[in-house]
Amino acid sequence: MADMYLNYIGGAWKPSHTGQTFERRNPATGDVDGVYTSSDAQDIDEAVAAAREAFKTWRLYPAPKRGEILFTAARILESRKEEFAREMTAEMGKVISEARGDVQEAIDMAYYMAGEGRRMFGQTTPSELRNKFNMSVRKPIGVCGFITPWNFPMAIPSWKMFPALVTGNTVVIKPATFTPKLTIRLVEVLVEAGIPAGVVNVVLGSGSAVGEPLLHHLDVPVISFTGSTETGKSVAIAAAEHNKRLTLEMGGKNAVIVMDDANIDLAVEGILWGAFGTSGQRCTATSRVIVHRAVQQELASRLAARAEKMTIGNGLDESVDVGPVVSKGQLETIQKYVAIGKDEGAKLIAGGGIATDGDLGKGFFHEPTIFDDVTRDMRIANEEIFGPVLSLIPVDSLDVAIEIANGVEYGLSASIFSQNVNNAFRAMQDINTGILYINAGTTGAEIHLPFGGTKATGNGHREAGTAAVDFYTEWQSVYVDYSGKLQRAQIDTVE
Ligand code: UN1
Repeated sequence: MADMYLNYIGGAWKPSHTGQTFERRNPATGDVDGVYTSSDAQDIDEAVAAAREAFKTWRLYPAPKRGEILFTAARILESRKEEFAREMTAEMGKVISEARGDVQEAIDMAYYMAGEGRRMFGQTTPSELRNKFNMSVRKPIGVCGFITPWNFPMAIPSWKMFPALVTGNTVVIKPATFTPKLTIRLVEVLVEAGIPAGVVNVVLGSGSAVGEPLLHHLDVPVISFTGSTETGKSVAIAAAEHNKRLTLEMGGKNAVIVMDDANIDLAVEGILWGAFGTSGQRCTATSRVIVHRAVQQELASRLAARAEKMTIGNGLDESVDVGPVVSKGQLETIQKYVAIGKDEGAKLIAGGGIATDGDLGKGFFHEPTIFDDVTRDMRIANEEIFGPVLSLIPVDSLDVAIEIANGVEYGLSASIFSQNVNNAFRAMQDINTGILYINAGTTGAEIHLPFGGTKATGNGHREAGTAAVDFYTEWQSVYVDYSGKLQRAQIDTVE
């Protein structure tokens, strides 16, 4: 019998009043991995009410003390890293080394935000008038509603929860139905670390039954969403209706540029890691390689040879390179794009099929797939596939490479492999993405820098680092007049 997992509302684990449940199966084996309470708007109402009540005291709890709870959470996460990583691999398929990285990202974020409890810097400024003092202070906003995806089950909830909490907000989170377990683990850790009742609440269930009411709730002034561009657009419309503060982190079609002077050994490593890590299911995954024609053949043949040799299997096996994709639906989408690529006339040079050998047939495995001679107008060169499919697009110059890199609707991550510092700085100047790598693949953002993208990837906000502190706080500008008389700004000017 698989374990049963519940909502956490107002400091208590409890089943939804619906009495319904849903189950999650391991995408590598098809075995039931967990059974979860299935909630609806009434559970959201209850969770938001609890978070609203808790906000009254949490906002006044000293920020350094809030940070200390996160510090304790970081220590607990560290001590349970291996256990959580294994659960993550079983829940959504990413290989164990990457699952450890996912937990590590939550640990890093907890330590970073713990320190932020002693910073949360504002400004002090001079006044135009005598005997007057000016400053700005950060204030928490209220209840934050989080809708999180399945591809980074612990990292992404931590990017949202930890900065929100340290700055004094309270939280209601709805994790993806594919990965509720790792959010529950994160909340358990926070509870063990001493987070007071009602400050963090988790409600499990589908986007329509739970995500929608959370999004529309009038007592939730802040929403943060990571997921598809299509859903993100409707989230933005709903948030705008009630003037909610919103971060969106959506799709990507991330390009690696390989110049004729690149270190090809390094480029091969960086591209394979970026394209096939997490089976291509990262927002930051490398899905296009824009390659100088002078090195196209060499790069294509080396990538293809390596991709064909990658070990596909259950990610709990340390020797496996590529785990399953998250679901049957995802496998079908990938297959649809492979067919589209073939129809469009791209040259399939590696993979292309569903992997079914032996036990693989029980799960959702797809071969690492590479198309060569892709042109910029093809659908496989423009649409996010979210699977292990890579397109090689040949070009004759850096100018054209940059134009193609920028020529998609998304703007999350990009990279350039070149030994020439001028090329690297040109790329930095002209590539329009939120993240750029020089001589590395498109994945691997660290938590203390802003994370997010331009154009259809985001809405101008960034997560992580100090950008997150900005997002989760309101500025209050405070003017203290100690002159004992009315001094009118802009009128009683000092001569
Ligand atoms: C995502 O795919 O949504 O930079 C997050 C990276 C990871 C985070 C990816 N640190 O690839």
